[in-house]
Amino acid sequence: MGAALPVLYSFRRCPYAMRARLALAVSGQPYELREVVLRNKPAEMLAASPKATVPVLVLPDGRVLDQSLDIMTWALQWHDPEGWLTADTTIVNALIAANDGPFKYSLDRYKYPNRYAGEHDGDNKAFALTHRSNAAAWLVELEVRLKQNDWLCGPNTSLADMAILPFVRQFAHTDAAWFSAQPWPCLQSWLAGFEGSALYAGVMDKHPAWQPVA
Ligand SMILES: N[C@@H](CCC(=O)N[C@@H](CS)C(=O)NCC(=O)O)C(=O)O
Repeated sequence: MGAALPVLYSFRRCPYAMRARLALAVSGQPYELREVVLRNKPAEMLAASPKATVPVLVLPDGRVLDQSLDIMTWALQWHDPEGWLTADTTIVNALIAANDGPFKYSLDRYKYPNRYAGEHDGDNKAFALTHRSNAAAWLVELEVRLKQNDWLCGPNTSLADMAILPFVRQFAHTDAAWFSAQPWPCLQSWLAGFEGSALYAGVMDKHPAWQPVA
């Protein structure tokens, strides 16, 4: 029998899980993927991480990483062939904090205004559009960066790009026609390059929901 692999509890379309899978894939770290149904999470995952969000990585020695950024860093510290960790960490951390904080906040409200009924007067559309424009203001900042370089932190892919792209992708697909009509050519080609990459295709394989062997 081969050596035990790290186990990743994941959900295909979750942007946090996606960023973890991207880093694991580029690092070449083999792992066992367990696709989770969010409304019916496996007991094994909840036992490892009671906070009950994906992704969760359980290492063969029993250590548990249940923050997507920790999983990315763990994989890349093991092997980082594209130098994702070499960008300026102050800038990387600030970009990721803006993504995971205010951008994600607005993205959720733009995409699912009906889930936030308590925050508005019933006009889902107006609420969504306010949040779309809040989020767009930040995307303009990314566009400015991407005008200077192919990637957010310079000429090479960084942790920031791969941590943020899955969220920008979600934003773009909420209203693809509107997104493609925006004057953001660099951001659009950055996203298109990502969506057309072998790395992206490789982490978007479909897996049936994992079930423990009876
Ligand atoms: N800070 C966490 C956030 C992860 C997260 O919120 N994941 C969502 C899915 S995209 C989740 O599992 N939510 C719990 C649920 O939907 O039951 C991380 O970076 O890993």
